[in-house]
Amino acid sequence: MKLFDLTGKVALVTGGTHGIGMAIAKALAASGAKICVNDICDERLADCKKAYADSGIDAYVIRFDVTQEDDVDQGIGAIESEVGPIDILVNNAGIIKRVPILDMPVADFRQVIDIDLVAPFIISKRVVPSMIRRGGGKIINMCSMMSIYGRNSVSAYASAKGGLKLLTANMCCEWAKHNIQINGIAPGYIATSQTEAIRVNGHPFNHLVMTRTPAGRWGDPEDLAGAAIFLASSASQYVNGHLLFVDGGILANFGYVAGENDR
Ligand code: NAP
Ligand code: GCO
Repeated sequence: MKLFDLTGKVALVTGGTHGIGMAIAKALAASGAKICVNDICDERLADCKKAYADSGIDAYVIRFDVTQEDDVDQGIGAIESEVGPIDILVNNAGIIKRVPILDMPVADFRQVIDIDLVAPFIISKRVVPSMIRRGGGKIINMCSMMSIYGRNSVSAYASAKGGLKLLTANMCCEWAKHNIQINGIAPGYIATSQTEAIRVNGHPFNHLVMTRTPAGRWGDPEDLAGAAIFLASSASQYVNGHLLFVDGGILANFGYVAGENDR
């Protein structure tokens, strides 16, 4: 089990105040890592500090906007001086806007790209020099089913997540020689605030997920814990540029679930 031991490691999970980010941060903490999380909302940071403490985790919380280089520089600088250099970076912060292309203002498209794709570039650029100096590190980019699929109304999100898949590959090509492993996690459909609107009973998308996912359920954020620990630990030293799907089997399923009388 030492392969999965993160004792002595400092992990930053962006957007780790709730949802998938919090589940991953708690998993890394359970494996021994010191957890740092950021957000853009002071109230969420205060609330999550207590939530982590209720789970026995002394999380370092800090406010910075992942899209603003100066903000990121100051935030990472504070973590490095108050906690220590970052060994594990989870680029989790992200948003989605479900709007058809013809109805989507360009500014909205740019905002999704900025948060979901440009921000991982900005933060990784800021964190990696220290990883190189110290002989290695881990980066996990939060990708998506939409890293490889499109669907109507999520053009900005799919463009960003598709780009993030290939940014992950390019980071691998440039930084693997420094013993840095950069991989993506691609969750299927997970029950968080991001999917609340399409998860309500009776929503056609909820029907699609429930019928097309062989596991027959939406994922829980905690379903991603094992994948995160694996990619953050020395168990994955020779895994690089990889996109690990955690999706209840939906990617394996063409989409028709046979009925009882299908013969
Ligand atoms: P979520 O509950 O909406 O959490 C997203 C987090 O990112 C929030 O804490 C949010 O903070 C933060 N954030 C947004 N913009 C930010 C910014 N500019 N600077 C700093 N933090 C910012 O979503 P989630 O479902 O947990 O998703 C987490 C990640 O997984 C996202 O990248 C998402 O695309 C990806 N993902 C989700 C699913 C799914 O089915 N849920 C599946 C695949 C991939 P605020 O709440 O304060 O805005
Ligand atoms: C959507 C969903 C998806 C999931 C996730 C799938 O509207 O299509 O929100 O985008 O959030 O990204 O991997």
